[in-house]
Amino acid sequence: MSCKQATVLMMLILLVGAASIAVTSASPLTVNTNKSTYNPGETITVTGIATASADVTIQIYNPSGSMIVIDYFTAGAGGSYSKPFAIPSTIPTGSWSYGTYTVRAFSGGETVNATFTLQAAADTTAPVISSVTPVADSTVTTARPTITVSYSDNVAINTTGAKLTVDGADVTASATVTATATQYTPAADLSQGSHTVYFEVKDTAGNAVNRTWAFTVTIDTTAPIISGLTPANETVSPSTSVSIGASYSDNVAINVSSVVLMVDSAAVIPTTVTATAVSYSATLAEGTHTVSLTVKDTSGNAATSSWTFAVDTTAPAISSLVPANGTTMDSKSVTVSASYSDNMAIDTASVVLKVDAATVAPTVTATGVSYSATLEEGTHTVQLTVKDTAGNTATSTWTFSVKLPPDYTLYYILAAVVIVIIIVAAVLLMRRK
Ligand SMILES: [Ca+2]
Ligand SMILES: [Ca+2]
Ligand SMILES: [Ca+2]
Repeated sequence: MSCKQATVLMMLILLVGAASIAVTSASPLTVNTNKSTYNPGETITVTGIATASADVTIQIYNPSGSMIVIDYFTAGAGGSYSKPFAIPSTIPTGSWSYGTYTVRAFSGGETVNATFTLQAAADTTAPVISSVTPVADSTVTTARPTITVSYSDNVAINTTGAKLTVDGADVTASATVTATATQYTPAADLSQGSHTVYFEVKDTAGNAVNRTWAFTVTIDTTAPIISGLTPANETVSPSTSVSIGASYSDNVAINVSSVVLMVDSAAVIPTTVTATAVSYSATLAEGTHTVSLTVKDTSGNAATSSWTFAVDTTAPAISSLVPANGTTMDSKSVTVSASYSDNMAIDTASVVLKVDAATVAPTVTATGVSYSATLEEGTHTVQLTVKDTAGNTATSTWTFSVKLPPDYTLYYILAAVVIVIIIVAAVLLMRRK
């Protein structure tokens, strides 16, 4: 080895030694996370090694590159450190979102990074079916009822995983499937009777839920039946306050909102409307009134009833009392009579005629009453009671007397006998002479 070679060798030895010194004095700073992926609500434990007792800064950057956490502390005597950072239980929250985060540590002019991923926890909860229509075991009155299933999931529905069958036929392709509901309307009439629907749906994790139910199709062509008309047809109310109403029924179901009640051709707002009856309280003028009620079933079949009634608060008027009140009759054969009238109509069956407090059987017409009697001399009392068809009552009471003229027949006979005797006596006297 020449002197020159020895010099080069020495320089190499020095360079290698210097390199070895440089390696052994490299930064000891490290940073790690205890897991590579986290779920919401978990805690990130950041660990590492720094120079003993050195100041350390930890920063965490979200997937958008924004720093969302910063922490300062001093490494332990051995240089190691460990720091917990809580992840919100609900993501997204604030600056927290799903994605890859960077943890950065600074100490003594050194910078080191670690990364972790924040992702949703595995979904093990099946979707929930909240409602179906037609409702299970219900009856529909249309041949093409819209079938709807509503549902939700704690994470997300897989809209391509839904399946809908009607009576075993898969109709999914004709249904509208969204993240919250699936809807299908038959393109052809369903037959009358029971139909079975099956539906299933999955969430994006593959958790499935299904429901099977049935409903019945009944096509209704029978109109409702109206009964119990109030006031009854062609009756008369004695009050201007009148309760109006009717009952109704249907072979399937009444459409309550279809009920239309009209009084004197004007629609009124009923006091109550139910699936079985309607009622209305009216204040009406005297006279005749008309009511019309229309009610439909849930298939639109309609029934209408119209009826009339009257309001009458005025009592009949009694007139033309015979014998006139206070008069004296000179015969025992007496005809008692009176006339009457009403603003609406007399109830002829209500007429009661009493003579001297005894009810008699007179001839009764719509306009008057007549009764022929043989009465003793003296004062007689007549009482007439008559009602109209609303029950309003009128009564008249009057009196008259019967007094026969004196009987002169006996005087006439005695006078005739006296005259005969006088004549006979006169004749006998003339013969003696
Ligand atoms: Ca789920
Ligand atoms: Ca019906
Ligand atoms: Ca009257």
